[in-house]
Amino acid sequence: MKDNDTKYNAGSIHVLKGLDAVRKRPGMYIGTTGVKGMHHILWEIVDNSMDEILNGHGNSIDIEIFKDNSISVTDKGRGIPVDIHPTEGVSALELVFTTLHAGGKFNNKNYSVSGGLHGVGASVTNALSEWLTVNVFKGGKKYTMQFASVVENGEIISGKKIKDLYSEDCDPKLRGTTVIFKPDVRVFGNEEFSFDTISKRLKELAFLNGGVKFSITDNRVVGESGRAKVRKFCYGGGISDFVLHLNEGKTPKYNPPIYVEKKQGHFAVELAFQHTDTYAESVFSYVNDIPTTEGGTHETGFKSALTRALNDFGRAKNIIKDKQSNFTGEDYREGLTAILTVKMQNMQFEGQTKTKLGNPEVKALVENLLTDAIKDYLNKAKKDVIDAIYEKARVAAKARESAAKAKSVARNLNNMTTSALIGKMANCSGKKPELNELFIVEGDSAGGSAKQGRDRATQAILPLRGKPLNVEKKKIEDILKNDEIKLIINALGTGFGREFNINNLKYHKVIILADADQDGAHIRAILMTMFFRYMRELITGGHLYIGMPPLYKITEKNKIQYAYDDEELKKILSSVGKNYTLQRYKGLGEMNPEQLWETTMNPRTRSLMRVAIDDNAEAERLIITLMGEGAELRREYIFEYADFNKEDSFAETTKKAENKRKTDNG
Ligand code: TTJ
Repeated sequence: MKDNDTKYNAGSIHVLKGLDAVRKRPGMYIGTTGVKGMHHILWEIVDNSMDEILNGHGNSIDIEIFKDNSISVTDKGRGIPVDIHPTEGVSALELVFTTLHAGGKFNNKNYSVSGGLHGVGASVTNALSEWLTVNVFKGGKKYTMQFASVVENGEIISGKKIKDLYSEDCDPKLRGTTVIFKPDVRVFGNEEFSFDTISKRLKELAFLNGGVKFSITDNRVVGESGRAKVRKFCYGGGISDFVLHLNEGKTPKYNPPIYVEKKQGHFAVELAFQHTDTYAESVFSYVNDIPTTEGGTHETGFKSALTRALNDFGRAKNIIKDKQSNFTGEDYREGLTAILTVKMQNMQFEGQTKTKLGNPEVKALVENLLTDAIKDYLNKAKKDVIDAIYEKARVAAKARESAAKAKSVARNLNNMTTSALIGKMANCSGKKPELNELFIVEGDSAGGSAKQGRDRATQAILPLRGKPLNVEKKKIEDILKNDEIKLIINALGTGFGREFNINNLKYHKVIILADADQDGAHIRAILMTMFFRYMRELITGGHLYIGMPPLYKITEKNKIQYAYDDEELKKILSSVGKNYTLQRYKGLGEMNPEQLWETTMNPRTRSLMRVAIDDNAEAERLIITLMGEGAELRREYIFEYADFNKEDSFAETTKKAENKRKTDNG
């Protein structure tokens, strides 16, 4: 992409060439040309407005989706400069939309902290749009420039300026920038903007940038009132509100969350955290508002800072006695919910999904800034808060010692060959983990049918008798005492929690097979929570699936058909004659081995749902609201909705899956 900059000096040729490169290889700039890529070109625009706000100009971003899938982004900042750029001979506005990476050229001068978030710039949005219009309001004038991707001599010229900058008078109070564009169907096909995707991200941005007002308006959906659907996000408390939001449904050890921030030059760090009576650790970090799911140097720096500050302070105040040893980082992080955000320049991402901050200097920087900040906080904190933090660590340390014992029990499980527990399980004969599947089946009778109906070479069956333990709010040593969980860990071969090692996974597909009723949903939820908490890579690696048994059997003479939901049932019933029998399966146990194989286990005819985590923070919250205390009634939700089971996460799409999809997401 850089090549073009040097090859073509004459403004317009250079410009057009640059954008055409984006057209030719959109993937290089936005990852995919699917629905994700389409949202990516929206975030490119939003990032520009965000930068302006971060630098103190304007305090709101309004997004509006229109019926033709065009979309507008409006801020109340200074407006993109419209005067002619001294060296380039065109307005900054034109350059922003017609040159690759133009954003940076202007940002550095005008901005002290710059997100530079997604980083490929607004020109990429222009290049991949059917048309794009910019309006800048300032000094009583409304300036407009228009671009479009036009066909000339049978070739598409991307993001060509079709209307020069022109201005008209407007209300002198108006200030800011509006960009409206329509993603090109020649690039994205018939994908559409998703209200939910945009809402989720705006909500996150609203937490990360406290006090900034965001709104999303969907003109495609007109409610009963005759008005468009609108959602607004603004959190005065910023990341502290984020922590409170994540902790909804848990019992906090103190309130409000602890908040500290520090700046040094172009570097800024913000931290909010709160302990609750739970045991897992939930740290979510961001760099320039981008989630760093895989962590990185900022997160490492934070963890060291928290441990150091608390141990130093504890010693200084004699909370940790002379003969006592220091608490570990994990002791201090038990039941901790934290949001860490840094704003910096030249961030470098690494890791499998490029969501890990790599800049080595950041570790010490964050550690030093936060150690000071946390100590300052502790020196002024209320006694209750301090007592709660050290009490929590004390209990955690004790648990750690007993957990060490429990863990060696768990480790030994792997070496067990003969055991009453293992007796229940029917292993497969094949030795290739890539081909092997483990069915975790609800109930002994369904387990029996599955054992008989399976493909013995590749399918292993693990029947669960009772309900497995709900791991939420349980200590690790108690979790490891549960027979069903011991069985699962033992079967998978991976170990558990910190000792988990995906390389030892014995079955590359782990399939939960439970009834399509409330109890089944609860079992699925419990198992998914357990995997999310203690074997997360099983999910992120794409190994966890939900089996889909049919709900109905329709028999007409000798012909048997299965329906996986009510919609499919209707369809089948309309195609059969008068003489049919309809059986509603109340559970897996009602199916004989052949039927279970045919409908649910045979890789050729079954449909599976792959479990995926779309958004760690949101999944976290879901689990807490669902699996925490008093959440019995809401337990269906975890299985039925969004974050755990996304449309694009369906592993094997058969006709049945097509139908399921509608019901599972609708
Ligand atoms: C740059 O420094 C001088 C004053 O204006 C600054 C600027 O560019 N501000 C700015 C850009 N505010 N908003 C934008 C912007 C907004 C949208 C919706 C899209 C783009 C590409 C930029």
